Amino acid sequence: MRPFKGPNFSLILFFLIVHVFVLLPANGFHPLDPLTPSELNQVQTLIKKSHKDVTFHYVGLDEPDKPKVLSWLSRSQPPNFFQHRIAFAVVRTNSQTHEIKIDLSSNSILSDKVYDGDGYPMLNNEEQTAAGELPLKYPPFIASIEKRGLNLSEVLCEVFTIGWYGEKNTKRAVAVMCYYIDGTVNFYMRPIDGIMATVDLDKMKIIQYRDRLMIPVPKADGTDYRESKQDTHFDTRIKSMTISQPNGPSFTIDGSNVRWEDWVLHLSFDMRAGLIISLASIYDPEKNEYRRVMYRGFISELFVPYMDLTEEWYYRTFFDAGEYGLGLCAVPLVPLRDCPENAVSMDGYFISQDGAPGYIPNVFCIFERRAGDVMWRHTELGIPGQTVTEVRPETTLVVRMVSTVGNYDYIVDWEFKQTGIIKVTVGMTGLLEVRGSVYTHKDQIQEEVYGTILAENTIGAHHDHFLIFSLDLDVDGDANSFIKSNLKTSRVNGNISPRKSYWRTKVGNYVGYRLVPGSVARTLLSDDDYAQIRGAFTKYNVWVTLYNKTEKWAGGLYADQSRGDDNLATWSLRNRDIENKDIVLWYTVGFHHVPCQEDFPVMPMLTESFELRPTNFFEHNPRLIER
Ligand SMILES: *[C@@H]1O[C@H](CO)[C@@H](O)[C@H](O)[C@H]1NC(C)=O
Ligand SMILES: *[C@@H]1O[C@H](CO)[C@@H](O)[C@H](O)[C@H]1NC(C)=O
Ligand SMILES: [Cu+2]
Repeated sequence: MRPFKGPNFSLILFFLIVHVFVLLPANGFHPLDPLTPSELNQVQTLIKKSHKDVTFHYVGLDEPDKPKVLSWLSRSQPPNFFQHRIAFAVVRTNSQTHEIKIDLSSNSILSDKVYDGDGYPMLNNEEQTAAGELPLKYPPFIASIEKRGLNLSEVLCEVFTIGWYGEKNTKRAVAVMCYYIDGTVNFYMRPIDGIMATVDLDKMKIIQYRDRLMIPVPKADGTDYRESKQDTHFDTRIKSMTISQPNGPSFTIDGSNVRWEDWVLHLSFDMRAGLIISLASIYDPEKNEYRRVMYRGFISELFVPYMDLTEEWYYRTFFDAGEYGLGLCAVPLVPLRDCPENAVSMDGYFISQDGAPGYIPNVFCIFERRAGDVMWRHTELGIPGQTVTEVRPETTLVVRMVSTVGNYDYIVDWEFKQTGIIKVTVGMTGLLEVRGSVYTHKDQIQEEVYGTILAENTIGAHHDHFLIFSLDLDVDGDANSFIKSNLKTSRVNGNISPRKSYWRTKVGNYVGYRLVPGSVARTLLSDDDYAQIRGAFTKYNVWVTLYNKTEKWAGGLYADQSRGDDNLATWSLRNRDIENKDIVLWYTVGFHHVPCQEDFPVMPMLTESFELRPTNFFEHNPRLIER
């Protein structure tokens, strides 16, 4: 709730009440497991029985209440304690959004209510495909293509959500923008700019069309990134390397539970959030118990506002999780390229437009990383006649997912360290969104172009990426507090020291986990900008809220054309007491992206990370136990 201003901060969570839980789940079933294909089928059947014309937009686990999950984990419950598995579905029928809860155990609909607030659910893949095909059969568009001397068979169109700009009444509509393939696969570098169609998704019809400007389509030369189009010499100069674990990995996977070293955690896949880490706990050998660290962590939203004010661009303020689905956009990881050879993988399930389960193989990979780094070391040269050198190499556990949201590829790594550290790294690569332009050189540009000229007729638009993580840390239990600790310069008074200044902080030895932010970027938009009203969580990098099961999506449950009435910023206005309570930490990884020539035609990975570090949590370096 307060701005996080500079680098000299450390943020500490500490607990006041100790709960001791046994954290070893029973084999098989886990209450937080994602819905199985047969459960998804069950949802489809039940909903189709009660609604004739229905399209599916989201189906996922309606997770049980936290106390129930914890009490199940403590095993003080009978085996049938969790017989009620509940699914949550968002569907559209008769141009209305329905929220449906289904009891999978009794195979019945628990509730079915029409959502009458603002905003729309996630788009499904099939409606995006259908909308993208409409211009190709639309005579005015065909005429526009002919007028430009382009070949319609080489044209392809993509769907863009349109945001909200203060309209009272909205339709479920998207913008459709088209590209030219002709000689490349990198069509994103070949926009047919100046033309835009608006499609009503419920009617699946073009409701508005504008051919405003003739702008040259950037050429295909130099845009292709396929191996077959490259001088492969470049890629083969590195001699072969291998990673081998002849005795197999040191982790075990039981259902969705992973155990590695002293860590236990649960993984699940959600078509909106993608990868969800739950119930991460670490064994403390001295206390001889598992200690809770994080109840749940996931990417709650990914906000990408563009800074281009032209008619075909200004509305581009995407909510990639809430509009497109980070899980729905997840792609199968390529063995040996996306993940090392010692990786194992997991699959993910989602639902398609008609509710049938779809399958993403290799959606997560899990591997031990030994990248030649050091966990800790010391060389002691100070003892006469003796040199002591001790080095421990670092081995970590990585869980990875890649989500390709149209042009961009986001690589998300959750990395667990033997020292109790959780490190989260986000990598961005893929293709820029570029605008066609008459210019071929920067010296020709007179007016504001809202970006960088990357190649002839190609402007990479300025934009941001804000990934907000929901981090429900439960350090040694639910009751946690948050301390923002500022390092302050203190003047030395009197003659106690020749020094004139030093710094200090008020934090004591509270048991805690510390958020170590990466370089921080927050929004540069004005508060009254519609995009900012919707993405208000970008105003600060750190927020703390009281845990509330339904407050999951920092940009609102219905992010498409949302109006900012259900987001992290509005929830926090309730000013709930957060001291010694079950609290959730929200942290935004932000990038201001000023495209550069090297981002063309495909962007080298740009990464940012943060850490959650045990701080006075263990009695000492947890990697040393004296004999
Ligand atoms: C247009 O593209 C199609 C498909 O690539 C190709 O078969 C056709 O020959 C092209 N037409 C012209 C006039 O170049
Ligand atoms: C939980 O959050 C929702 C959405 O912000 C709110 O409507 C509800 O009142 C909250 N519940 C409690 C118990 O605060
Ligand atoms: Cu970018």
